[in-house]
Amino acid sequence: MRTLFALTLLTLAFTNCKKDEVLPPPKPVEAVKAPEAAKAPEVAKPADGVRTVAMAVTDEGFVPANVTLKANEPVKFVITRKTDETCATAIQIDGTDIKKDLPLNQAVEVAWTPTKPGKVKFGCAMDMMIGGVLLVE
Ligand SMILES: [Cu+2]
Repeated sequence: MRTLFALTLLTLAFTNCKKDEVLPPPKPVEAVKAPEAAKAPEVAKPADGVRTVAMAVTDEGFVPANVTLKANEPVKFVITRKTDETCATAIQIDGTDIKKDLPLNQAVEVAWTPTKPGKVKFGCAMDMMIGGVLLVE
């Protein structure tokens, strides 16, 4: 019984010893994992760094109707149409391919990066009868 106990202890000790010997290799693996994990936030950072402009479509039209932007700075509009009493059921930005439907009460993301300073009109899909101006500096 004692011998068995001692053997078990020895085995445990040996196993522990072995574990200690085996432990160092997994550490470099963890070290490799860490930079990978660190890479993910780096990738997420540009997205987080994008300026977000919340916009609504109300009875007054697009609110705000005038937004100042910076050339070559990506911007993300988050537009929510809050009324059915409007023809602005879609948005388009003059001089771009951007044209997006604006379903009622749904936040729609519109990403854009203005490339040159100036005034850019935006508005409803019907000749921008309802709309505003994006002032790019
Ligand atoms: Cu319209």
